[in-house]
Amino acid sequence: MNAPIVSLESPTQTPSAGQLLTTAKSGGCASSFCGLSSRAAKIDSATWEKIKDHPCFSEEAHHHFARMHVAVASACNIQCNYCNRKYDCTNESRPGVVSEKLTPEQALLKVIAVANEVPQLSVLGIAGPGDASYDWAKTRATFERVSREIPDIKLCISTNGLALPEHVDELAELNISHVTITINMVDPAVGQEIYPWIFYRHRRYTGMEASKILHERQMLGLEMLSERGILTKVNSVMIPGINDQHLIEVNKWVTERGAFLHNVMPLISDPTHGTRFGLNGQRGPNALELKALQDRLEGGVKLMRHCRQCRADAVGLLGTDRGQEFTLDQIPPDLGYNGGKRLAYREVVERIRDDQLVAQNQAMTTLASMSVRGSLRVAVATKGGGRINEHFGHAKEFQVYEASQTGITFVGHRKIEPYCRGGWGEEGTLDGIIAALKGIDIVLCARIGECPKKQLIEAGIRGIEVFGYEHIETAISALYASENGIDLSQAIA
Ligand code: CLF
Ligand code: SF4
Repeated sequence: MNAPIVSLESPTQTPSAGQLLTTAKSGGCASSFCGLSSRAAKIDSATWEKIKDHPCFSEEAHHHFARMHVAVASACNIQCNYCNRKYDCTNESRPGVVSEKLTPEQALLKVIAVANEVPQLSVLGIAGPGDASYDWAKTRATFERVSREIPDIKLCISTNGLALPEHVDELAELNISHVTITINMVDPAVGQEIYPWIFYRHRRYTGMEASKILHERQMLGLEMLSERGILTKVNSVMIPGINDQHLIEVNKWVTERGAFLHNVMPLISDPTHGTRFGLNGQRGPNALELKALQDRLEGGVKLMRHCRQCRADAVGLLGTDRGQEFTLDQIPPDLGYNGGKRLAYREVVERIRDDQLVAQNQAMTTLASMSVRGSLRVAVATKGGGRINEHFGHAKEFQVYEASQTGITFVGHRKIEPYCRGGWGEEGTLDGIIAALKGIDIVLCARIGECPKKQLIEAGIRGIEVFGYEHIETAISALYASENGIDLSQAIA
């Protein structure tokens, strides 16, 4: 089990609530409002300022803040066996897939439209559909335009790393504060199973040679970013039988080179995607295999466990995609930026974070006072804000937490098809949801109907709505207490 991720230790500098919430050394994420630890380390205030409104770099922030991607970088300089950028389905959620490719001017217009309407927007990312470092002119032009118009938006890129070293100085000049490098191997023998070719300095390379060059460029890029204080996240795609065991080695290498986070993501593989892996029948890991590997990686660089494997044109809070509301045909060409909603929202978030800190204190006290053992695995339906505020039937995913006497830890999420379709529950869908909830003891949601509740019970899972709209950590600590014969209903009420 990974380490719990919140401590109420006093920070060395005057803390905000958020700083107190972001204290993990080896927890599952950069931070979380959940999780209680006596061995958690403090994060310095400069780092907190960088991550406190970045939904990917801080698990706590992903409850409050949204990212958007603009699909300006279409060209790519390598081929990954899990990618087919020709495929486009708006129901698909995975990197490399987009509906609408944009010029930098169109991207600016889209960012303005989203910033005017989505108060949670805090980060603009360029994550394809090709490679942001390779298609650099468009990436750069987009960031320049957007940061002139909306100076407080954080800039973020995701890259395969091959062209990264050429642009690190420019990244620093442009104030691009967050970079993700996808690193799937540190051994070219493993790499050649993943990358059939790369295109580097006007030449195409294949086999071991290709993977050796890619590996060297990735390591160099990571080292250069670390030297400049740019926060770097490493994404690794877990491919069973190819690099699953090897990712332990990858974790060591990137830890030594100053990565800020390591995000191990499951391979998404299906023959209909037309990828080499999909067509070859290469399977992805299931949720339990992924978690087992993540648990083995604890102790190195902090792990990200809340990634939703976004499309290259995703918009909104992680786990939701509002991209279809902001297609170019819906945006007036002369639209100007109005930051009023974003500004007002930030004040609200500060208050919410203060409330969460109080809830967290109470939860920690509760758990720490118990002399019990064992753990409880809880799936939560939430729309954000750190509360249990989604109906069972509307949930498209559950966030999963583990509670034990030492704390409450965010351990990942499970995607599902929503049970409720047009006011009616779908029996077939419920079977899929129950399968996705394997290993879960309790589902917490704002509302749940008698029928799904009954079927969940038959599958050994309890669906509970009495904690509807409560803070997640307050509810889980109370549940954990009651599982151990301690009644906290007074405290909750
Ligand atoms: Fe986008 Fe990536 Fe920046 Fe986030 S996504 S470029 S770091 S703003 Fe985030 Fe999406 Fe996971 Fe990426 S959830 S796929 S980790
Ligand atoms: Fe696809 Fe990204 Fe790999 Fe390029 S680097 S082939 S865009 S997954």
